[in-house]
Amino acid sequence: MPSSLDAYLTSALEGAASGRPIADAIRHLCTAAVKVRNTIIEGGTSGDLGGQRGETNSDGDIQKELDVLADKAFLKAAKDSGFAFFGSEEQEGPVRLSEDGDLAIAIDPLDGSSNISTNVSIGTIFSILPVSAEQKANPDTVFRQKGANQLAAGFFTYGPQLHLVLTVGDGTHVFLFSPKFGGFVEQTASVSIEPRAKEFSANMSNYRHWDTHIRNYIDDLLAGAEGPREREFGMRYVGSLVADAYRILTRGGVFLYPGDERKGYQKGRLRLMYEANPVAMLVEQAGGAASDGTRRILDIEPESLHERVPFVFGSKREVERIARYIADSDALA
Ligand code: P6P
Repeated sequence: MPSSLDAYLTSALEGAASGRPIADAIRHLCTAAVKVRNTIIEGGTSGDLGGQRGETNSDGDIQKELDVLADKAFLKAAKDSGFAFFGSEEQEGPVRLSEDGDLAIAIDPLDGSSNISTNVSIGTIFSILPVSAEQKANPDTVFRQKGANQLAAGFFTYGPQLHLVLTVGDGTHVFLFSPKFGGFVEQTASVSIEPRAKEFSANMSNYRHWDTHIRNYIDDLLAGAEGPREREFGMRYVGSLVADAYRILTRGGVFLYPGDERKGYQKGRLRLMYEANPVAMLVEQAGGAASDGTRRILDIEPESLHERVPFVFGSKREVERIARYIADSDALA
């Protein structure tokens, strides 16, 4: 009988500061995830899951029916968990939920929703943070704390299977939702990312917008065995962060979403608080690395809840190599 998520949470968080509220929160998040997954499978409430609502979120992304449903489901989960604050891609700013809670959640309730209508795996990405008394008095500071402060991080994938990829600081674990066992059961006790990448993951249509260093790095990958890397590299890119991250966690590789010259893309596309930080914690806990190209993601001091960050993560040696390409001043020649 595989270990249940409940058994894992009890053992991993026993005696930890905020252990019980974090365990409780993860259980509530799982309930919301199952609701979202069931809605996807049933084709949604209005039968047009991917249908646009004619509104946009704080980031200008067109909201889909399922975006709003997911945001509501996870907002309820956060309230039921006693969180003090809820910071969501779908909300303009921090939402205060309780005066008593000592935890906050930064969340992308439905990441990759542009893929709904193509039946590609999408997901929910979350980051659980501590809230100090000073931060309670000044809500804008709650989501301006670096990723190294995270107490837990994870993502759900709504694909052929419903997975929870989770860390509470003791490694990265994969749980599978199994109705047969009546809930989430442990599938992988401790993920370990292959240190030597065989694949890279990037939206190559942006190649012409990247700076010389990144283009040199990609060129050397594409040169394969005849080039300076002297070996072949594959490429996989889903365009759904949870799908790309899950693949890299399970078989290694390196993901790049660099900043580029275009207005609005100087810091790339991905958000620091509820995409890069949680994925970075999961990847580091699995022995990988995550940076903005040069700085460790978890050390970056955020300035706002929705800020974007260039994002590189995966096999540690490859992330470190990219930093060397960026530092190579000769490349500007
Ligand atoms: P692009 C999905 O919309 C998302 O936020 C991430 O899930 C994904 O990694 C990225 O955007 C894909 O962006 O520009 O390649 O479509």
